[in-house]
Amino acid sequence: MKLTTATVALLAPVLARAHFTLQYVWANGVDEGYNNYVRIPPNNSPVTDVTSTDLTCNVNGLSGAGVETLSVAAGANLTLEWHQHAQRVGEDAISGGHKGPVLVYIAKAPSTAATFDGQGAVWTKIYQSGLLSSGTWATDVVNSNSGKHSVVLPASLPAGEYLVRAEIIALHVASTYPGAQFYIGCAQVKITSGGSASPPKVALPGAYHGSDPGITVNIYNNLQSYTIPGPAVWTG
Ligand SMILES: *[C@@H]1O[C@H](CO)[C@@H](O)[C@H](O)[C@H]1NC(C)=O
Ligand SMILES: [Cu+2]
Repeated sequence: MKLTTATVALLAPVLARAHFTLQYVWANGVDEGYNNYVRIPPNNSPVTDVTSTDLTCNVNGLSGAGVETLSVAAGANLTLEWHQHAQRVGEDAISGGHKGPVLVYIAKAPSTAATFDGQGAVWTKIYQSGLLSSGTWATDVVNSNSGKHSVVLPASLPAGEYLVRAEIIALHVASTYPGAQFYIGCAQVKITSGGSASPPKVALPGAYHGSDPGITVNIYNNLQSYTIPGPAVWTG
């Protein structure tokens, strides 16, 4: 059977029905264990409403009650690892039908990470990767890397407790809004040393709009360029 672009577009939502969650955090190459230091949503379904407080840290993500906070030194290299199911069995970690960008934000808690709801203009974008070449997305790299992507926390961030918000946006049904699927996982991290930077911040929800070109987009039309939602990456 010859698969036309239109056929692929019709099949893609079916192929991508499986969803996924953030399940492991690694610090400087050390696996910190299944679901540790992560606010765990009730299931692996995505958020689709960019105005919902679920956009902050996923469903039930406004509190970290019962979630431990991981201590790391300034400049730590965090690896975030996602899976469709509670497993590392070698299937596509986030399912190859999910195509889109990978982003990481960080927000400093006024007191503890566990009690921080992440509301207001508190989020700084520290990583993003989107369309790498026509048809090849950051999500394809995550799949080929067994669900993992990494970010180095800028060493100039002040010491204190933070939420690290990892996000994968799947765009296979994003040609109308709501359609884009926001997979979000928040980890609780304590930076034990650090600098005195005051990075730019946005609100989530707040920074994204349904009309953003990176949120309502048809990715099946030989898309050549893509605008990742949200602010520029702050590098420290
Ligand atoms: C961060 O850690 C990952 C996993 O150990 C590694 O693949 C990556 O190269 C590291 N990145 C940096 C900048 O050190
Ligand atoms: Cu899915």
